[in-house]
Amino acid sequence: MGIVDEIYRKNSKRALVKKYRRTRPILSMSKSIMRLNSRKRLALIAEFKRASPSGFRSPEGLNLREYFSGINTAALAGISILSEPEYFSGSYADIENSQDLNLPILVKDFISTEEMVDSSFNAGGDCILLISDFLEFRILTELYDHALNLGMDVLIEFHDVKSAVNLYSFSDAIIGYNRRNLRTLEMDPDQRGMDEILGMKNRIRILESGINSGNIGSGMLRGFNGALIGSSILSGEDVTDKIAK
Ligand code: IGP
Repeated sequence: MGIVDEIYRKNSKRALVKKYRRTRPILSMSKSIMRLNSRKRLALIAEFKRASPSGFRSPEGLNLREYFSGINTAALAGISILSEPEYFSGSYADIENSQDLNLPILVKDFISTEEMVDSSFNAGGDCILLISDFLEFRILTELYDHALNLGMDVLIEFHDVKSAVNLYSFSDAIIGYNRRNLRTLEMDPDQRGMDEILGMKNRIRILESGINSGNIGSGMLRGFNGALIGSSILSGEDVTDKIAK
């Protein structure tokens, strides 16, 4: 079993922090993406994480508010907050602390139960991530419906083209292609995966992982509505001026 299977298994039993009561209205990630696109901008979602099992470490002492205050937030469609505690050193407190940025918040976590969707919502999240390589179709459907009923957006990502066939039935989902293979943790973008997502018409399409100031201008993002970028921005690269559509 790979590390991400293990992360899912552990998180399905995690004690969820229940103290949160959502107070702010939902900010729509999908609308925010479309708004930027209508101004001929690619929609950038900037991610905050401290660490990841693939070996990434944020610069020592980097703090969430400082990080976002160093980014041109006007260029952002939203933010992504890694809230998984054990492997990514995140927490729901990071979601709460991001609320006054007034941007849609993607809760980046390993959600496999409705209870986890509820707690993401209560903590202030606007959008959840579901990973089709790891979740059965039945569970994907259940969690997707549940999040939509709460008024949240859902980003469904895939890496393995075999799991992409599942995605055609989720007509209101934002679709992501993760360039990283979460079974091997290697970055191995695959032309078939790229072709698959670019063929999904009438969907919001997001490219994820390993995007940096060196490759962002290479035409890789052609056909996408936006990009999810963490490590390179966290390491101090400025990519926000390179995202005209
Ligand atoms: C961001 P990067 O390489 O820019 O830091 O990647 C994001 O795509 C990545 O964190 C991610 C991820 C995930 C992490 C995408 N899908 C699923 C954990 C689980």
